[in-house]
Amino acid sequence: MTNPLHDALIAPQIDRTDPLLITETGEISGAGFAAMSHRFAHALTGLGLKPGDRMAVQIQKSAEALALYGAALATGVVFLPLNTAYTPDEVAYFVENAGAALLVGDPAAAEVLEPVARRFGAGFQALDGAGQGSLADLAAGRPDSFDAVSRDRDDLAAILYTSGTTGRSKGAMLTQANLLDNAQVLAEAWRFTDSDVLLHMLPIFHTHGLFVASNVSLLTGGKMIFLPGFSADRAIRWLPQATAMMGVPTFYTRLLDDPRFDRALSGHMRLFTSGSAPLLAETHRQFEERTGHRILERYGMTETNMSTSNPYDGERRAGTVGPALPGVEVRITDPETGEPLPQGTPGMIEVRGHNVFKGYWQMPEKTAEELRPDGFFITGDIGVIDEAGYVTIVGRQKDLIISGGYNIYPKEIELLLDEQPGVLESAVIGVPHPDFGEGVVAVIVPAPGGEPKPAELEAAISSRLARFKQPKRYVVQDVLPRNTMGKVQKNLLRERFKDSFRQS
Ligand code: MCA
Ligand code: AMP
Repeated sequence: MTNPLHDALIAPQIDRTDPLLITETGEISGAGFAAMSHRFAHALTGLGLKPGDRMAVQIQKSAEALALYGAALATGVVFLPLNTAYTPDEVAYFVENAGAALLVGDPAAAEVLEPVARRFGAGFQALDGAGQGSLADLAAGRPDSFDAVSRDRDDLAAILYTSGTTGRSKGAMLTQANLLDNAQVLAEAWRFTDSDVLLHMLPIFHTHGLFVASNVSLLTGGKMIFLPGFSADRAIRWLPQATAMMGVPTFYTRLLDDPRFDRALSGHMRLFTSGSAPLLAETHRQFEERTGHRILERYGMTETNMSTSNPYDGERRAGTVGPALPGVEVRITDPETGEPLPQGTPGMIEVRGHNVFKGYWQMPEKTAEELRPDGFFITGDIGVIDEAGYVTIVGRQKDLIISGGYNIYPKEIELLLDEQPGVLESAVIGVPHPDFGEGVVAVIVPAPGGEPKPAELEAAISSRLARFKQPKRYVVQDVLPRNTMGKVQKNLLRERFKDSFRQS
């Protein structure tokens, strides 16, 4: 019986007596972590969950939360992690769309989440950031070992939802092979070994924190300093014990803003990586000046895991995301015709390889729109490849805002704003933001006689949309600029409002 991910990530922990997770409240050995995962696995099977069932999870980051992922791998239950900032309305969509059998949420939210689960025929269990709750109670006292169920490489391991340009989120189906092969490629490319101590401050409900950071570390037998989230204070407190750190650009700009962050603090570090959003060449330069390290930037997507990476040895070029990783092909095509373009010409980035997902959960037509019959995935990112194979992302064809590493799809916000009294229509754009890279601005056109007020709009959408997606600025204007085809010219709006968050 084999279970590729469990065999590679969880089973090897069983014999480890050294710390796997170093947290703010103590250390957990590899064996302790494996036992925790297996006790949760017994709890899940006790609840009647079977291989292939979906488990939606919206809980704070903790050792137990990672162990619940381990339990999903052991039981073959498909892991469906959700951003802790999502509102119950947002969670309801995912539970319904995925046909989840179980929703695990914070005990403090049980009163609102339990009815959500019930409405769609799912069970509900609670687990908090300290590892307490009804699910922990069910797991307590269960055996420390569990016979992992057999899985094929092509079986689903996880579904991660990613929003769409239509405003409807799509569940990206990731297989055992997608996740394992990509973790192996990254571990080798970035030279991870069991001597590494990874400073882990990313959330674990997205690809970056779960599949890039946690999987690579679990696979290679190193340790993780596993913190609930990022802050410059935490980074500065823990960096001396780490060898590697993975972050989104906001982590690096915030560290550079802190005078305590200097060469002495990071001199012993082996590696800093960045991704999820563009790292400004200027940040790359400043970081090198301050620390002597060149940040290694890489590029990926929920649907593709990691596709390209600057080299570990060799030139890490600021402003580029490096060449394709081993086992991954990247090509540039004409966004209109799909025809491959000559090297050096900007166009649509398409990706094929072990890393590319299986399709969108129960959305065959969306899958067919983005995944070509020959296996290439159309990323929606516009890029160019130079003669050495380095990819530079020059823009996005998809209407997407990336704020602090979180993706925000304007359509989802526009649909809500357009429903509000006094609003004729709206356009949501991303403009430069000193902390988050891009910040959300909503441009509102009033209906005849309407006088929409920002405070009222904010109040109206606040229960329906995660806080990080909510516009940080509203502007009211008479009309939206449109081209001859009637399409809103967001580029003109972005230019007009580009100084919205400029620091004075
Ligand atoms: C928090 N806020 C945000 C964001 N985060 N607003 C916009 N964008 C954000 N990313 C809001 C809060 O709701 C709050 O609102 C205010 O901003 C200040 O919050 P603060 O406490 O300062 O934020 P924080 O807790 O310090 O979080 C910022 C953060 C965090 C550390 C940058 O957003 C983060 O960890 N981002 C990483 C995201 C990530 O892992 N992405 C990977 C996706 P108010 O004050 O108004 O209430 S995977 C991916 O993209 C692909 C596959 C890839 O390539 O990796
Ligand atoms: P997600 O849907 O969260 O998987 O986000 C994927 C998107 O993040 C990609 O399509 C890119 O637009 C963006 N992205 C990820 N890494 C980088 C990077 N290093 N530079 C620029 N954009 C990036």
